[in-house]
Amino acid sequence: MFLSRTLVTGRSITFECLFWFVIYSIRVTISVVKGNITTVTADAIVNAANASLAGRVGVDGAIHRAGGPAIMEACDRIRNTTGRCATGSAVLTIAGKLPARYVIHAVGPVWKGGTGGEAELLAGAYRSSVALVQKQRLTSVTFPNISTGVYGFPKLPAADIAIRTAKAWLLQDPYLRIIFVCFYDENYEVYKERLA
Ligand code: AR6
Repeated sequence: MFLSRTLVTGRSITFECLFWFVIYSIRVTISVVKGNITTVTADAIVNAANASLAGRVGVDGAIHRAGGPAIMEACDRIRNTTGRCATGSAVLTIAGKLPARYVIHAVGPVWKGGTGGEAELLAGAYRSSVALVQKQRLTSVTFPNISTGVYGFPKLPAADIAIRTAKAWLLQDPYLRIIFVCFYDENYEVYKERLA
């Protein structure tokens, strides 16, 4: 099919090349690593935050501990000026001592059985994060598995939502490097399998 089309017009060649370039870019720019997100270098680290931007456990706690008090001070300022961060959205702060320029605090949904729009809210948390990455013209971002800890979102559908949303952005911005950082084997294996 490729050969026959390329023989027809030069335009087809350009189209085919562009198509395979985008597919190749997606394969190389979404990756998964296992470990602690606070040790992985990127332009922005995404935090699985809560609406009051005041979490102290899970990945949220790890990010604030590793980054130092300047991050919470920045969260306090946001809370005091613009208020809480709605579920499905995200805000940006400095990254303190973390190996990043910014922390993006994204608020995923609490799992309530799947009938409360949780899937769309989770996709919204990922989309809002990338909107901030693009607004700041950053080129790399690390994500934890938002909502799959304390908030109880089932891991398999959460991974599918995260990967689907990531692939959608990369069609618009093939140069963005997205790294999913999984703390536990279970999530890591799911992402590895889905990204293979
Ligand atoms: N690096 C990468 N991933 C981590 C790390 C780490 N250091 N620590 C935990 N995870 P959770 P949520 C994984 O509970 O479900 C907080 O209190 C963890 O294994 O941190 O979105 C907030 O303040 C899981 O897969 O976030 C909110 O109140 C994933 O990160 C609430 O929890 C998310 O787990 C948010 O709940």
